[in-house]
Order: sequence, then C-alpha cells, then structure tokens
Amino acid sequence: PKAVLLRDYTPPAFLIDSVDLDVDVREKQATIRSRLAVRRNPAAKDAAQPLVLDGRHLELVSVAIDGRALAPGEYTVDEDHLRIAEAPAAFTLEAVVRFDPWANTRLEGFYASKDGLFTQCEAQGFRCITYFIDRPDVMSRYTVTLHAGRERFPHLLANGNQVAKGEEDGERHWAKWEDPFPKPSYLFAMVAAKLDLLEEGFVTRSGRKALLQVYVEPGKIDQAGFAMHALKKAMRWDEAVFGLELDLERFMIVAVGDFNMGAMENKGLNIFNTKYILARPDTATDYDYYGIDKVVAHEYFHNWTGNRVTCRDWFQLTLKEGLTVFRDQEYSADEYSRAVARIQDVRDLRAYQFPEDAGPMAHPVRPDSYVEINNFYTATVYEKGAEVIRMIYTLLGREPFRKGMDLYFERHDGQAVTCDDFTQAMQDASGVDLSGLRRWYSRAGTPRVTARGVYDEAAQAFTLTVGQSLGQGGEPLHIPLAVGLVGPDGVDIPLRLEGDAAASGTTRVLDLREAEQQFRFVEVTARPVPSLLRGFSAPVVLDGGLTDADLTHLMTHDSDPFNRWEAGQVLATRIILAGVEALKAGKPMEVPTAYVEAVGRILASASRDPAFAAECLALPDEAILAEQMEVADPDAIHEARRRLKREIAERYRTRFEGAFRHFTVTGPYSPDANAAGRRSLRNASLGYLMAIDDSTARALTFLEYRRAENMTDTMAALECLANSAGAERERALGMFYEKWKDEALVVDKWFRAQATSDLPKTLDRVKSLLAHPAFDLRNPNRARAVLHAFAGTAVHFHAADGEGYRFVAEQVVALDRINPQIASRLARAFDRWKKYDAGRQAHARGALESIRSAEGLSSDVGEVVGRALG
Ligand code: BAL
Ligand code: ZN
Repeated sequence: PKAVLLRDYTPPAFLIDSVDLDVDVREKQATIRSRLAVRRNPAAKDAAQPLVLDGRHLELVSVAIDGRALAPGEYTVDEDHLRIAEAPAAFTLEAVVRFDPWANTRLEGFYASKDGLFTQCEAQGFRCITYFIDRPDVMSRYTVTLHAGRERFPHLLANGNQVAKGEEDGERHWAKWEDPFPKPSYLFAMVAAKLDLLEEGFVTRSGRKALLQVYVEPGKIDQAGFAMHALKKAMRWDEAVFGLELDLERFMIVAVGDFNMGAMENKGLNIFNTKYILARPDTATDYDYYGIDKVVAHEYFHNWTGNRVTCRDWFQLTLKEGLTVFRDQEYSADEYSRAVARIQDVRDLRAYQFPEDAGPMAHPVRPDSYVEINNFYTATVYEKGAEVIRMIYTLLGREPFRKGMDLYFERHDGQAVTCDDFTQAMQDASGVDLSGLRRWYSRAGTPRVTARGVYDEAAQAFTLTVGQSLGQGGEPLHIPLAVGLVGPDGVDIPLRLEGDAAASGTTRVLDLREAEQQFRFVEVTARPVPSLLRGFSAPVVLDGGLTDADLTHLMTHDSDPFNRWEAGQVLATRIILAGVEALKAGKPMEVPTAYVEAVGRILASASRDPAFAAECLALPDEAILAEQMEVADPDAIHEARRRLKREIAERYRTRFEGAFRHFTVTGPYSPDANAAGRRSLRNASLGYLMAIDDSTARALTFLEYRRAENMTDTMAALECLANSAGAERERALGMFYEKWKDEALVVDKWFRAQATSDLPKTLDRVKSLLAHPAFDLRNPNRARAVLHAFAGTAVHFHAADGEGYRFVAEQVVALDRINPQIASRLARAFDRWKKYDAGRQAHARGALESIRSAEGLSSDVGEVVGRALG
C-alpha cells in the first residue's frame, strides 16, 4: 500500500449533503440501503472527476442514480472502491450492500459483541458499512432506520434523536433516528443490542433540558453509576471553564466488551470500552475510577473539540486529540491533585511518547505521511499534542487562551479545519506571536535543552545560559521554560531579570526562541539552585547541569511540587544507572546517604499529601531508565532498581510498616483524591515491604489480600504476591480467579498480574495462559491483558535468548488474521529493538523478519514492521 501524504491534500470532488440509511439485521447478515444526496464540490480542483466511493468488505447488491439502476458497465468495484465514471452535477445515489457483522473480527465498521451489534467508524470504518466518501471533510446530515428482532435487540440506537419507531412482522421492530447536526462519517454510530439502561435528566447552564443515558451489559447496572456521575461533572466543568454546553436533547453512552480503543466520541452516541465505564468498589481500582472519570470527560469534551469543529483530514488528528487530551488533563487536575495529575501525565509521556519519538515510528504531532491511519493514534498525536496545547496555554495565560478558544469556535463552528486554523485563532485572540511555537507541529523528536547557571556574588547576579537542539537542523522552536531560583535556605528568591523595573513573582516563564540564549537575574543575594522547567513547561529532555547536592536541595525544598518530584527521579536515575555500571564491573552498588535521608523526609512528611508522597516514593520505570542508556541492559537495570528499592525498604522498614497501618482508610469506599491518595501511599509502603520479600512481608501481604474490601487494595496485594515466589502467590491467584471468573474486567487483571510478573518463567506462564479457557484472542481487552502486557515487560520481552521476541512475533501474526489494529499495537513492542545489544538485536531482527514474511500481512502491521526494519 502507498503512503498518503499531507502535501497531496485536495478538496473532495463531491460532497454528500444527506445520508439516509436503512439497516436490516437478520441472522448472520446486515443489509444496508443507502440514499445519498451527492453534488459536485464547487471547490474541487477538477470538475470532471469520476465519483469514487470508499468501501471495504462489502457485497454490493445494487447501485442506482436518481432511481435508475446502473448496469455493470456503468461502474466498477474493487476491494476498496466503487467508481462511477459519469456522474451528474447533483443526484441521488442509492446503493444496497450486505455483509455479516458476526464475521467481522476486525471490530471496525458494524460488528457483533456478546450483547448485540455495535459500530466503530473512526478513522475509516464507515466504509465497511456502506459505500461513501469516507473522509472527515465530507459532512452530512444523517437519518437512520434500524430493523431487528425485538427479543435479541431490544435497543435500537443511532446518533441524534429518535423520531419514530414501530413493530414489524416476525417479532421484529424498528426505530428511526435523525441527527440534526451535519457530521463526518467517522462520527456515525449505531447499536442494536440487549442492554440495561441508567438514565438521568440534566439541565444545562442556559436551561436546556437533556436526557443522559448509560447503557451497559444486562445485570451490570450497579457498575454504571460512576460513569453517569463523571459525565455530569464533566458537563458542569466544560460549562464553567470553557463556556461550552451540551447541544443535544439526548446524550447516550453505550459500553461494549469488545472494543479496539478506549472509547469513541460519536455525536450524541458515545461508544465505550467497558473498561472505561464499569466500576464498583470491589471490581475497580482507584486508578480505574480515575481513568473512567478522565475518559468519560474526554469523549464528552470532543462534542465541541472534534465534533462541532472537526478535522479537515487525518493529518490534523491532533487538532482534536491533542486539544481534547489537554482539556481532560486540566479537568483531572481540577478534580484531583494538580501536582499528582501532572506527574502521572509526564511519567506516561516519558514512558511511551519519548521512546516513540526516538524510534522508527517517530512522527511530528501533525504527521506528514501515513500508510495506515490507525497506526497514528499515537502517544505523539495525543500526549505530545496535548503538551503543545499546554505550551500555548502557558505562553498566552488563562484568559487569553480562553479568548482564543472562543474565537476558534466563532470562526470554525460546523467546519472541518486544520491545526493552523487553531493556532491562528490563538494568535489573533491574544496578540502573542506563535510562529516559533507552530514549528512543534512539524518536527519529530524530543528536543534537548541544556541549562548552565553562573552566580556572580559580587554583582549579586545569576546568569542562566540555555540552549536547545533537535538534531535535525531547522529553525529553533519556541520553548516556554518556567524557572525559579531556590535560595540556600530553601526559600524561592523573587525574580528580577535585568531590565525589569522590579522583581515580580518567584516563577518566571522564559521565552527560549533561539538556539542559545542568556537570561541574567539580578538582586540574587545568595547562590541559588535553579529550578528549571517547573511543572514540566515543555516536552523536552533537560540537562540542567545540577549536582547531586543541588538535586537533594530541590527534592526537599522546591516550592514547585513537580520539580520536587523530578529532583528525586533524577537522583534515583543517577543511582540506578551508576549501579548498572557497578554491577557490570562486579562492584558493589552504592546508594548515597543524602538520597536515602531525603527519602526519609518524604516519609516523615507524607501525611501532608499522601498521594504526592506515593509518587515521590515510586522509582523511575525500567522503560524510562532504558531510554537513558546508550545500549540498554534490561537485566542490569532491573537488578539495580530492585536493589535500590530493597535498600530503602530495609532502611525504613519500621516506617513503611507504620505508614501501612496509619494510612488505612475507614468508612465506605470513595475514589476521591483524598481517600485514593491514602491508599496509594499505603500500597506504595506495602510494595517496599515486599521488596524485602521475607516471610513476614509475605504473610502481611497475604493477610492484606484476604482482608481487602476494595479492588485497589486487593490488586496492590495480588500484584506484590504475583512477583513473589512464595507459596502465597498461587493461593492468592487461585482464590482471585475463583471469586471473579464471571467478571471480565477483573479476569483481565488476573491475567495481567501474571503476564507482567518479574519472576523467571513468566514466558512459560504466559504460554500456558493462552490455553486457559478464559483466554480469547478475539477480545482486545483480553489480548492486551496477556500479550501487550507481556510485551511491555522490560526483562522478559527483552530476554537475552530471544524467546520473548519470538513469542510476541508469533502472536502478532496470529492476531493479525483476526484484528490488524490490535496486532499492529502489539508489533510496536519492537520499536526500540536497536537500543539493545548485538545479541538481542539479532533475535529481534529475526522476529521482525518472521512477521514481515507472514502471508497476507495487514498494511497496519506491515507499516510498523517495515519501519522497524527500514
Ligand atoms: N477518537 C478516538 C477516541 C478518542 O480519542 O477519544
Ligand atoms: Zn479523543
């Protein structure tokens, strides 16, 4: 397949003003009759182009123009298109197609899951439902009539409002839906299923009444309440923060157990992976609740950023995704702890996006080309895209940013636009020059920022020399660098740059626009430690040139909580990487006393903010550590990290035991920030105790496992035990499965805990899990819980004998025959294969080549593997 290029964009030759679908569901077959109002696009480059409709996996029954059936010579059909050479200027196109939704294991288009039939159309699934000009700049008004058996499919849903319904022969029924808003085909949705319904009313800020509905698998209504609660919170937040209200009479969410993504923002009919809807205290962890809150909000926020204003083409995906992730991050920061939310977002950015940006799939947040668009729903487009929006927010400030959003909607409501349209609105509304910031949209890679400070005691001045590089030439980026100066007493020094009339504030956003720049602070009365990149004000790798003593000072005193956490991470990274070298040289690993004492201070002051303390106690992930090495050594990283953890645990054993007792949460379960924060610290303490893994620690953990009344505590204990070779491990795993075998999302946790275990023989265990009766390669959540989870492990996937690589390669091929999107994600595990030693590289290359030579490989996997080998 050929790459699609951004620079080749041309407007569509035809537009489709309205779509009328009639969907008839029978045993193993859906028949779709479409009526499209088509006309030539006055903005098209060439007025004589043929009509080319996209369509895949469809059986074409008939096609007609203005009521006249076309003869075979008047059109051509191939695997991907229906072409009509001679088309009038404006006409009605009718087509009838058939396919079997139960045979659709790709889960795009219209497909079956346990409780009925569901759709997923983004990015290009609508073409698997009917022939269409399946691109986001073709926007149409939709009417849909669904017909199906009443008993099996009591709920018949589509976007918009239900305008009619009725009974049919043979115990069938029908429902007709009209969506008042023109929309691109990727936002189309319909559902025919047997589901339970939770519904509530909502009155918007301006007094509009709306009906909110959450549909879930029968019997699971007791797990739908939190999603409904989250939806209402998100609606209020968007009204308050962005002045954006729901524009619909009815807003529906449907949860489905087989789903490729997390969720989908179809207009008025969001379809969700059950993972981001279902929750009960005994089935879902605090982190699950947090994820549900965030994803429900994210999809709701898309109603404006994505649906009312959509993307011109798929290269602009970050226009809606980066912006909507930024919005859900701000929502989470407001609803929980801002500092902890930021830390978690940055941790994820570094664990997933930075490696992506350094590997074969690196691409700008607005990519220049793709073979398979599904491969570009990436951490770069989403999370780095959100960082770009955050930088605009930081540069403009809250009020001007809001004005920019207002102007964006004023100009572009109802349109399909580009990232440039967004930045232009921001620039015009604020008067801030965004030319250097815009370059972030077209550059791949993580910029490096170097900062060196020199203190001149005589002049009482501190000069910071800051440089940036992205290693590919081009003009420098505009990087907002938030800095503070922390005095020797631990107190922030008021900031006055040379030339300022007076000092103002203790955090300053420096505009780094050149390859190198100097910033001279005056009235600095003592040698400060610079606190750089506060709040992680830009997605860069920073070399701040700080000593261990400087970092220990920041770790204890920095007024910016993010940088307090960050200083601890940098120190821990230095200790672990030095440990790696020591281990390789057969020398003992050293853990500096100053660091251990700083950790002690975190523990001592933990009650001030338990959630934050838990973040500070978490050592850097192995994947993040691997990125810091020239040649990654996963075994040595794992061992050095384990030893550091154990040393801290032994030093503070009594305190960890104390914290474990002290931070117990009493009363009914609540996933709020306070209660979740206490559990988080308590479970972090348990994790340290289990790093000792003696019989006392194991007995405590097993007792905790049996005592736990919520899934957060249960899983914390189970995960510890899954990493321990003690007899408690199998007992706990056995009890867990027995208790939860009928709850799919909980069974996923059981699989995942085993697939990610540190223990040797984990690969053997994973292989035996594939034969477990509950394993199903066709269910994406289950496949992810075992295969993607295993492929994400640092030690076992990267085993020196190549067994991890070979196993995952075989699974990629097997999965590709079922569901290319999920297979392609799994293949991404190989992204960083060149970061490893020659022996591992040889195994990885062999594994990648075995995938590439598999028969009938999808373009999804083909693109990922081709890039990795290329
Ligand atoms: N648009 C795909 C799912 C999401 O990002 O919301
Ligand atoms: Zn999204």
